[in-house]
Amino acid sequence: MRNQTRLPITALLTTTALLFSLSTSAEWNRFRGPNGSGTIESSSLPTEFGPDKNMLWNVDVPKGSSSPIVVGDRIVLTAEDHHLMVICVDAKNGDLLWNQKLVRARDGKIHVQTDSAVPTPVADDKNVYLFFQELGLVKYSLDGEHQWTLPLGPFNQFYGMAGSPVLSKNLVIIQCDQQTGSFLMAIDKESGKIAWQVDRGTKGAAWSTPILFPTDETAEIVVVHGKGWLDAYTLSDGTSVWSRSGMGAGPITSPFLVGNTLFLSAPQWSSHDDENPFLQPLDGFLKQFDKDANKAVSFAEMKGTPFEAEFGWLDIDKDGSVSVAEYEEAYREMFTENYGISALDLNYSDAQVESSVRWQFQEMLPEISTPLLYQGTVFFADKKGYVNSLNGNTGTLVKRERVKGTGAQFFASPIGADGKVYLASLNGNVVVIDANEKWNVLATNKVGKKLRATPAIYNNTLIIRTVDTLYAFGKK
Ligand SMILES: [Ca+2]
Ligand SMILES: [Ca+2]
Repeated sequence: MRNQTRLPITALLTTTALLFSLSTSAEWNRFRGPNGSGTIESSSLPTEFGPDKNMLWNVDVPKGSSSPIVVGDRIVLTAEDHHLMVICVDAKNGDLLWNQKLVRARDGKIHVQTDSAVPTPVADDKNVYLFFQELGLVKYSLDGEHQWTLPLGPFNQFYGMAGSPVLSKNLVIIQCDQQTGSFLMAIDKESGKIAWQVDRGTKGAAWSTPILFPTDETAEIVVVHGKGWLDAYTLSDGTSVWSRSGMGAGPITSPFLVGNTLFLSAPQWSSHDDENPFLQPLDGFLKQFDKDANKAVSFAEMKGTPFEAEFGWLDIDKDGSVSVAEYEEAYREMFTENYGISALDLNYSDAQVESSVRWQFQEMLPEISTPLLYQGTVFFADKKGYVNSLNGNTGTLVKRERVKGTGAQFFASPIGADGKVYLASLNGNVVVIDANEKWNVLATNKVGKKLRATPAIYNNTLIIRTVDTLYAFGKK
């Protein structure tokens, strides 16, 4: 949170409070750390690390794409074997403190690229809150005692649910955008009862985590990036404050806030120059698949083609057939003209919030990995695996380069601390660059076989979860 220099005077009070809280009590207790920023104060993080270098401890963990979080000296993460799992590890030495198993309420249909433990937990200083799409929202004390379960679902989400819960004051907030029946919910964290719920039914599938404005501790509104829309609701009762349309396809990345500037990345899933004959205008789609010419495409009509796997998300209402309306909606989303990484200035007064776009970047975009703003520069890995830097004030591309050894995909979001940016590639390599808009590679570290989870930071220790192991790396 160092890029505070451009903030308007009106934000000074809030900013001072935020900086104070970060310097005293901030910890990596939710997805992407304090206030979802991807950064935290740390003075001495390792540049070179791996199983043979600067490893403080490691512990085997079952699979799960969720990120580890840090509360005090504890690390909490979710996982799955034939049960859903919550694991708590001592951050100082990797000792297992407790491990709880939860029975699924149902078996979700999980896409091959994902799993049952994708949403990252969130914690206050006494309890941790976890969301599983096959069960609902669950609260444990940090000693591993079950407090309550709020059953949620089943969800209509072809790729599975991914957004993480966030906390403000007495509420847990969860964004459940799906193909049909989307909603935003606030739950009283003591009782586990629903405080309010907003129907977002016409807003389709998204995988992002909401952001609280002004900050987690003082938030008055919750800002939600969904498919095509950016919406703000009051934290007190979920009343809509404003809504901005034209926000691209359903995002997997999450919005984040630096001072009063909201950053978000709205995807465009396809482009007209892609060589993909499946994504063609309606007439071509029907000509290719609608063998019985009833102006709808059933699963049987797509089965056995290279596009069989697409049927699941095209059939929005799950009635076994892709209607003309469903295809047209999918096509509009795939080729939306409104997309890009944007910086929006939020102006806040008397609970009336409006936003204006300062810049928008429409070239290569990240797919799953949320961008990072650190020391005035936006860093991200794009959907082809290149590392990019943009000037944080103007959105101008400064450098785009493929880093040797990283492969073509990044699921984890980059994090920044100690003057460095850490980008964890799906192939298990973690690249370290200096936090400069003309960045240079400092090291490429082989950590594991596969790596989906965004790393966390505990004091001067990097916490990295691979597909089968949780590692702590620090300077030795
Ligand atoms: Ca047909
Ligand atoms: Ca249908």
